Amino acid sequence: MSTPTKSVADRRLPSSISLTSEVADALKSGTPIVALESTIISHGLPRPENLRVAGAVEDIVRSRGAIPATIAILDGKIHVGLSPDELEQVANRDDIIKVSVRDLATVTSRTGSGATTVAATSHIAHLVGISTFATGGLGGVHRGARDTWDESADLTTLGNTPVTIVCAGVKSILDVAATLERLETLNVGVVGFGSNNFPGFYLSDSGHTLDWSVDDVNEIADIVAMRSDLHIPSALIVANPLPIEDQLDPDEHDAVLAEGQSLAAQRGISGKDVTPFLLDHFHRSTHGASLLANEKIILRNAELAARIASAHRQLQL
Ligand code: PSU
Ligand code: MN
Repeated sequence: MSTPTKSVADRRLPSSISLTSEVADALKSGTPIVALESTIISHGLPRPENLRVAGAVEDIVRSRGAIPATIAILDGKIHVGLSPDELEQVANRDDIIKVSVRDLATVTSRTGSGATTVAATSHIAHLVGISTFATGGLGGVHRGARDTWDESADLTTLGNTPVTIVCAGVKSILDVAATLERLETLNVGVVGFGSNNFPGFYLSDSGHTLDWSVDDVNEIADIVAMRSDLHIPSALIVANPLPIEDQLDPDEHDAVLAEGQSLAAQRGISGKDVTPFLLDHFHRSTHGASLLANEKIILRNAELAARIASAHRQLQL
């Protein structure tokens, strides 16, 4: 039996953070909650599909008996849980910037607006007491990082933030082998859901194997509880592969990626603009196939996260 996570009712939150009443009630009563990131809405998916997918993700979490908590910054407030109008603003406003942990305080104190990355979302979720998080694919080590040093702050943040994050591996635009090495160094746990193959985001299999495969959400909940008992300070990644019939064609994937990377280099795209640029290139070049795969990935991960959050709650009763 693990110690229940300290509820938000036990501590004061910073005044910059605003919880919806639904999320506040769920934290008090122990109802399962799934945190959701917003960069995927503002910078990862094109309009108007971004808003539709964001709504569908929240719906699937609810259908599994959990409360969705999409996290974003609007006009200087960090929102945990968004109203339909606020979700629409994140999807459609032109002044929403991509916010990682290092930008959180600056954007908020300037009363700016932004969408939170995996890193920033994990940080805020953990701060308010939400331990389960769903996304599409994590950031990681970029190809060519030996020269550019471009490695997502998702990695170092997951190294010191004890959330459980369901994803379809890391974005396939990255150096997956190097990212797995970094996750090992950073003590981030990685288990495959129903598979020993580390998924490749749009592809069911990245070609890399994992040490651990878990078939059952109750076992994941046991592992999460044990990590907490042992004060392991890092995240647990639950890697949830797309079924093979839903993946992008691997040859097309590799060709589109190579083309996108050379375009990015030609146009001098660097830093935090690389990920949105390549995802957009995929969506255009595959005529919607990558968008469809991306949507399936996020929905499947949100559903699994809701089941894990519920199983974790059962352990605490
Ligand atoms: N995965 C997606 N779409 C996205 C992202 C990940 O399918 O938009 C976002 C996430 O918010 C992730 C961020 O945290 O990209 C990583 O960006 P960077 O590589 O610049 O750290
Ligand atoms: Mn980067």
